[in-house]
Amino acid sequence: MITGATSGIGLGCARKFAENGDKLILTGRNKKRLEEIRKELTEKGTQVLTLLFDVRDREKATQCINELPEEWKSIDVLVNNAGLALGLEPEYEGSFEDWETMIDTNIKGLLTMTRLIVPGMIARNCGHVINIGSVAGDAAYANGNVYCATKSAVKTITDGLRIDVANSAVRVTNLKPGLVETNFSNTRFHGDTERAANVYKGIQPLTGDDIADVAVYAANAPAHVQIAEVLILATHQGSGSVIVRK
Ligand code: NDP
Ligand code: 8X3
Repeated sequence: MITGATSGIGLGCARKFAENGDKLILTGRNKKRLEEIRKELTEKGTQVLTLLFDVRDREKATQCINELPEEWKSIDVLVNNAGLALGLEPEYEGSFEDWETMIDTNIKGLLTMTRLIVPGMIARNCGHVINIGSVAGDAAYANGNVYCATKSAVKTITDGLRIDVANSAVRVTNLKPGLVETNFSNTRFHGDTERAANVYKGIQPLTGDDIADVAVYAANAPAHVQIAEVLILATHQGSGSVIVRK
């Protein structure tokens, strides 16, 4: 199951797990994109079930999971990917609304999905949760404040889950990408495509597929190997705030 599978890293994961021969449950809130992706992957022989819900809508998410057809109920891998940044302003000038959306999506949405899916993994003593954190969760960068805090929370929540399931065969991974060229910056800058394009100027950024490769690797590691955390940066990115551009 991949949340936010309609774009960027989530879509990359959908394609790479499909190539790996897996059955996919793809979630998202863009009905048209979900259907296009389902068609693309189905034509290549992958079994795909799509679920339309916003991860902030706990009631709808719960209903979708409870109503999964019997043959789709045993989820082996949950990729908690749905997330976003909104705004890049000093903390004292940030938008309350943007903050709430990030917190509700990146933290509470991820927790909702974890709470709904992990009990089945524990019952079957089998499963893997792959959370998409960020280099932004390792240290704050200028004007990143609340977004960085949400990804820092993802790190702590992931570490907490890993501890809590250590008596089972369930594995827990935090993937922490750096600069990945997706729709992320368009969303962050509320549709200002020029400002978004500048984020990737003068550096070759990562792609959604690059992150998906690591997710597929972690999910297919031998059962006794738990890839706990991976920081994935573009070659000319030194940290969350150090980017060397040509
Ligand atoms: P994209 O904007 O390309 O993709 C984000 C996906 O999440 C979309 O499918 C989006 O759906 C979905 N989504 C957002 N909010 C919700 C919601 N409330 N309910 C359901 N789905 C939702 O960005 P990325 O692929 O880059 O982002 C994926 C994850 O990777 C995020 O958690 C992000 O924080 C993280 N990340 C991104 C990095 C980057 O540089 N791009 C680096 C490090 C981490 P919709 O199109 O409907 O909004
Ligand atoms: C996304 C990467 O550096 O823009 O989490 O915060 S960054």
